[in-house]
Amino acid sequence: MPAASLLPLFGSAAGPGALGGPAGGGAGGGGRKAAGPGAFRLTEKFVLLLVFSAFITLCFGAIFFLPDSSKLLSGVFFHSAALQPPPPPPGGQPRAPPQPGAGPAGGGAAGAAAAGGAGSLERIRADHERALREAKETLQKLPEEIRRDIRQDKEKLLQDARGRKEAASAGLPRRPFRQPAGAVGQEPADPAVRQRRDKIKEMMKHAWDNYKRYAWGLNELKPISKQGHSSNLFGNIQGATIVDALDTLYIMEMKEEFKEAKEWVEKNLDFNVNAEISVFEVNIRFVGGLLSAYYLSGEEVFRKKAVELGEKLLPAFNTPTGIPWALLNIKSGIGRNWPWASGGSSILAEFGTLHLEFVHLSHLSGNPVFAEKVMNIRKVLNRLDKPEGLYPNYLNPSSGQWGQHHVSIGGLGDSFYEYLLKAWLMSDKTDEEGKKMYYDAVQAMETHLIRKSSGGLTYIAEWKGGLLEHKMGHLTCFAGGMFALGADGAPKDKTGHHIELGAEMARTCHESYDRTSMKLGPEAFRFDGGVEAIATRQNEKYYILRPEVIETYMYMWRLTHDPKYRQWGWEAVEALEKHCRVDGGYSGIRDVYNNHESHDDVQQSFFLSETLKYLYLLFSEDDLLPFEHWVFNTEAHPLPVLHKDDGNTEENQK
Ligand code: DMJ
Repeated sequence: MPAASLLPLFGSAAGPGALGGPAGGGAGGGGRKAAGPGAFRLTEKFVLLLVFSAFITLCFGAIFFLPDSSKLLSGVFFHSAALQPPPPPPGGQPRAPPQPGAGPAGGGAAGAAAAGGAGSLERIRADHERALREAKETLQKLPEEIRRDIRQDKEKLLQDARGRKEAASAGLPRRPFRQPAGAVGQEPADPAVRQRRDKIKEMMKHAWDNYKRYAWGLNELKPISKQGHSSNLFGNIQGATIVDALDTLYIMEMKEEFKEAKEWVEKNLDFNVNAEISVFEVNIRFVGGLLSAYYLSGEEVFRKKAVELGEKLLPAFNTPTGIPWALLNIKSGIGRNWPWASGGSSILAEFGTLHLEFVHLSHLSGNPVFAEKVMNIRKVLNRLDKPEGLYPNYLNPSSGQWGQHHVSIGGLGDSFYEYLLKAWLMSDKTDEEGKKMYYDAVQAMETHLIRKSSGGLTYIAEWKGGLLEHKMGHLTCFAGGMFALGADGAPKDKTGHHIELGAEMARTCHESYDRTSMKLGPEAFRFDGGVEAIATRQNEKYYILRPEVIETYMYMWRLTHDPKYRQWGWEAVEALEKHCRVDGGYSGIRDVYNNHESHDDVQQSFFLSETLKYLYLLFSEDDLLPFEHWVFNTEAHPLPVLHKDDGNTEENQK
């Protein structure tokens, strides 16, 4: 707000008369008069007037900005930042270096004075005259009119801020939208399958409607207590369920719901918050969700929001090695790692699960910086020795050395391997480096981690400094789908073997469900102490609506068309309906071996983005999101393959 509009508040002290006279005539208003003793000459009066008006301006400025002094300080005293080279524009074009002697952008009074021209003096004089004129006018106003002016000025400031935001996003290159093949599919030909698919859509509606009724705009729903649930993974970014569910709503053709979700994103999704977030979670759910929503619907708002958020995540890479921090304050840009992580390390599954989204951010923004950041992660990893060819879960971002030698294809490691394979597939099989890293890693897993129980169940153990822990997490069950998806490109003679590996994992994970009372899988199950595929510790018996087992059924179904995968998926639907569905949505379960449900009262956002989506795809025809055109990020958000013949060269896919 211009300080001038606040001048009347001091009106009685200064008095209109005090500011009248010569100033009213302006600097050029009259010739010099001889000054008598005690009287001022015209120029002296003018100088006094200048000093006085500057003082008043300063006073009002201070009073007006006092409640928000931090902004005043950074905006006024720290404005030298404007002399620093500005950050690169979103389009990634290098900026011209500042010209010697050029003042701050905008040509303000100070800059003009520094330039030292006579014209500048004129401008200063004119500015002050205008300020005085405005002051006099304001003094004539009624208090109500003054308040209205203040309101209008505030509104204008807000509008300007909105305009600047729009302008920033308008910096994105224009991009004609072409919907990738398979964004919509045909109805299943078989009526029984159609009926099952309709049932899954009804489940989505139940989950969505209750979220909308009780937790709209918040991150997740508490379906028993019927209120919002916030997880600290997203800081105070809001709307995780909305963004995570967008593409599921789209492919299920829930048009009204998609529209309301889009409107919420347009009006409310705000990343200008003082929030410490998990870089991984925000990337897979928010960036991934927005990217998919854009590629499916072509709505520009999703592209803009995805790129805006991607830019907010970039400071996470400001570490000596470029391996990003796990946690980032998106306002201050300060990052750190989880306090529990070995030796201050970053986590493999977190920094290794940015690749797909960041390649697409570069593709959609024209700014190579995103892809450069994730390609650098590969470079760091490829320089390191790997124990037995395995990737430990912990890597220190400062020293670039591994932390504790703990290897897992489940939690802390899982989606790193998934993204190596999918990076290769998403690049239309041009990313040879990703391909090699993936198949080498699978080879090391086979040698050191994959084992068969005495009862004939194949499982992936965890490796701790050379010793095996014969335990498999629910999270690890995604690997069945991964092995099958990668079978096609496996080194010679291994295609059948990789499909078989996928099938064996699917069977083991199905057993982990089948051996519980509720037919829902535990968080972790063991192959030691006389048990197979059963959780033995109380704190491993919970099920939180996770998708990984159903995800593997979906891949196995698509790649083999063996009907047992649909059958197993349907068993899961029945169990979810029986034990997890409550009036207010769907809830996780504390102990799947118990006959009575103890609900954890959380409807996880990934239930809508992954579990229900994979179920829906399991009962859809293969033409919906076909694998030759789409890859799913680790939160089940579909991203299109960047086909070579669409002009995506290997170079611009990096
Ligand atoms: C999801 O957020 C993602 O699948 C992630 O990769 C692992 N965990 C959850 C679901 O279980």
